[in-house]
Amino acid sequence: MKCYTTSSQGIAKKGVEYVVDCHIGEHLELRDIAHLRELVESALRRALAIEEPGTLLFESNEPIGASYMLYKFNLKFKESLYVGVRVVVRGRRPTRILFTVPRGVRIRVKTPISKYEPAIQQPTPQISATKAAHPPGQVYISYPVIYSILGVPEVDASKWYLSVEGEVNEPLKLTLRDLYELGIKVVKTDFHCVTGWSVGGLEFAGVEVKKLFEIAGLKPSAKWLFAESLDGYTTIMPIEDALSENSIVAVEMNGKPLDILHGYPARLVVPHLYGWKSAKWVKRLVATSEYRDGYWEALGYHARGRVDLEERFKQD
Ligand SMILES: Nc1nc2c(c(=O)[nH]1)N[C@H]1C(S)=C(S)[C@@H](COP(=O)(O)O)O[C@H]1N2
Ligand SMILES: [Mo]
Repeated sequence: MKCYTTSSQGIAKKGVEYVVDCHIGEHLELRDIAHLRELVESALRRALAIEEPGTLLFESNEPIGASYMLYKFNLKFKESLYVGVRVVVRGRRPTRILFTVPRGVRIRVKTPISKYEPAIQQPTPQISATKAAHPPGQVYISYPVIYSILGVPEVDASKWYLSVEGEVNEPLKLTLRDLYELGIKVVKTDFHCVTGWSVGGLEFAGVEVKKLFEIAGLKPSAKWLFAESLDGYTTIMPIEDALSENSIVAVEMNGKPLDILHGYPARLVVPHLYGWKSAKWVKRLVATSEYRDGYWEALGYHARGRVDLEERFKQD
């Protein structure tokens, strides 16, 4: 078992100081809930130095797509201190155990802290149009479920601008009007959430991410696109996915300016990746040379998140 420690600004907003993510390397078959508890307890002993014994309370299990189950526990200490526990199980195989450690809990990390290095197949396999038509493990619904894990931010569109920065020659600051003046592309696409729902035939309109980075002058050292939103939400994807032809900074959905709940004034839309990569209320697009976890990536979700390859959780 290999563990690494991570954090992310959005997670901090939820009171979580850091996440310890343990990758169960060996191939195990889950027998029952008692087995699951044993695994959590052994991961705990390995990864964290806890001064007092806690009680492991089962909270819930939720299916993620058709092949994953996410089990949640709370490790309760005296008073009201909890360490959150998430176990990712694919089929019957437990693959990761994550501990979300809140601020103020005196817990040391025991395992050597190694940085997560995503092993992503390069170059990215071609997106298959036929496969993408009905991606594995998805169920179609009629309208996208609205998510705002960190709340809906207050937006003053007259003060808002998009910052394009990082590994570029000329950082950009673009107002909403600037974006319109760059030329708007309409992208008709299905949209897929990692939790298993898809919506067909949405129409987004916005500026190609590729165009923005062409203007800014992307440096060859850029390997990742890290996106930051007004609410503190963050996400990351390989730069080549961000630059793919249908990736846009959308300002409209179905022929109207984005609704505030869908990310007004602007959001990313990267249709071939799961929805969590399509950051709403986007504020900064940062080209980086190094990988770092965004909000959901810090909770075990995939560094790339290709829908047709079912990249829901980190596998490496
Ligand atoms: N800022 C921000 N962006 C976000 C999210 C969020 O909670 N906050 N949720 C993500 C997830 S998980 C999905 S599936 C889509 C959902 O988009 P919608 O709320 O417009 O349906 O937004 C993504 N972008
Ligand atoms: Mo999602």
